[in-house]
Amino acid sequence: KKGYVMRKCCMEANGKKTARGKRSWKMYYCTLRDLILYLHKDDSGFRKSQISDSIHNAIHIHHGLATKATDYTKKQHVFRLVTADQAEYLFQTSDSKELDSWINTINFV
Ligand code: I3P
Repeated sequence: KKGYVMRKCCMEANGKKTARGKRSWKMYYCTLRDLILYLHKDDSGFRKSQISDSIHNAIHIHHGLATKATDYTKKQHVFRLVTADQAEYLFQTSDSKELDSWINTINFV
């Protein structure tokens, strides 16, 4: 699965709160491949020039969990992703169908 999403970092690995100044929403082109969620600037992300970017922004989803972020009311169609190493992210999708689709794809991959 792939597509544009907005991402906010909430917790780093080990459940440490993300530092101030690093918690803003950013748009990424997101690709789920081989249990890794790659976040690129755009859909040319797997080309050679952006490989380092691709490794830097990769989220390992094995033993992670995606759930609707019903407690986050500032934006619509948001899900929370908690990874095995206790990092936490919010992702905003374009509509409720995309929201379900991302959650199901991440959880049942
Ligand atoms: C963050 C930015 C986010 C905001 C976050 C801020 O500042 O304004 O939009 O989250 O609030 O820290 P910065 O750009 O300096 O990282 P919301 O959109 O959810 O309010 P937070 O500190 O409550 O996470």
